[in-house]
Amino acid sequence: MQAATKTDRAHLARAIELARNGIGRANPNPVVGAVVAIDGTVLGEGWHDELGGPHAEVNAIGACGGRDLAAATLYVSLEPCCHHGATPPCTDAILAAGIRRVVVASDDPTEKASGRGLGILRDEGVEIVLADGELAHSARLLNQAFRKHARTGRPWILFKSAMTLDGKVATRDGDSKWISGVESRELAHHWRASVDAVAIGIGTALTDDPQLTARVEHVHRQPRRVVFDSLARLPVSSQLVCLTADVPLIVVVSRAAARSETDALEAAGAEVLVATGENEPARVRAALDQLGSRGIASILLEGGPHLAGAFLDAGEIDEVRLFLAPMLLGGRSARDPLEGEGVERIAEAISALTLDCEPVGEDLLISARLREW
Ligand code: AOF
Ligand code: ZN
Repeated sequence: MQAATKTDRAHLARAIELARNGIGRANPNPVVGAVVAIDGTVLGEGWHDELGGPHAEVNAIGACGGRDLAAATLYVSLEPCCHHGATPPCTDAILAAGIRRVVVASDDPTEKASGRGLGILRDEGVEIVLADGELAHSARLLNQAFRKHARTGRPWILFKSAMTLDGKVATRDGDSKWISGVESRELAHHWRASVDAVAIGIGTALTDDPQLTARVEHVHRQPRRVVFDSLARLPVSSQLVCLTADVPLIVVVSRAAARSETDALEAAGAEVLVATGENEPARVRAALDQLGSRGIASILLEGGPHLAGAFLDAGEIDEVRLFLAPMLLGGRSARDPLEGEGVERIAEAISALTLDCEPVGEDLLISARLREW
């Protein structure tokens, strides 16, 4: 098989850049970008803009305005599909357009894809080039949620918290408004807008009475809201429940929840899921299986420390974003970002693959990727 040339890599980098236009719009589908070019000349560009809408390849081919593409190469950030979903197979569109060369940046790990589309194209004599190295890596990084969901059935989890210089997320009395600054909080609203669901525990729901909606401009779709509430204590008068007509609410309870309470939540419009398992991490995994099967591929986990600890113990946190605010609180009983059981020895620490830091207003944003899919 041929390797990608320098020109190939430049077009493929552009395809990966185009894919970003679909962030917060295409999910839980992957974000995908495509370029059609002959040597250095770009004939058409496209991306998968919206869930249910045309795929990147079809948009890029469409942008070529009916030109003869026999000498053209299609560059695409994800392998082309060959299934009939919301739209017809991209392999058909590629063959119908007469394209004879396709350069691909990353694989599609879903059962119905996984190389099948490439096999069909090869059988038809289309030359396939697979990128490797940095380009392939950046294409995979764009679709971490899609990839984890495709491989495990569970959503990708981004844990977000805001802590003080002394590592506290609330005072000894539980006051936490506000630790991070305005800019950090606005950024977090953009993250809400980019995921399929936002999750919190019942402690946070009772203390803050939040809405968990994304309150920034240009929100394509509000994330679903999930509350982990073993005993179904969430009041039907809470803002979370009151908003169910506009944004769906899912309440995850355990078997111990009283039927009268879950009935009341359902009557108020919430969906109630029962997560079973012998301990909290097992119930977290069971809940994530159910949320994944409802098409939720990404979750922004906003705490509190108890729930986040259970997610960590369950091995389900994929990325951490911590705002570090320029203040100190002190107090032995002031809370840390993550509780749960934790590990016993440093040798068992969950080590991050990457660690980045950037200023956001007066805070520092520290991001760590724990796993790659
Ligand atoms: C591609 N190009 O731009 C995207 C692909 O329901 P559908 O028809 O939109 O299909 C969604 C699936 O297609 C999705 O789960 C993933 O496997 C693939 N996405 N494939 O060739 C694209 N977005
Ligand atoms: Zn497709």
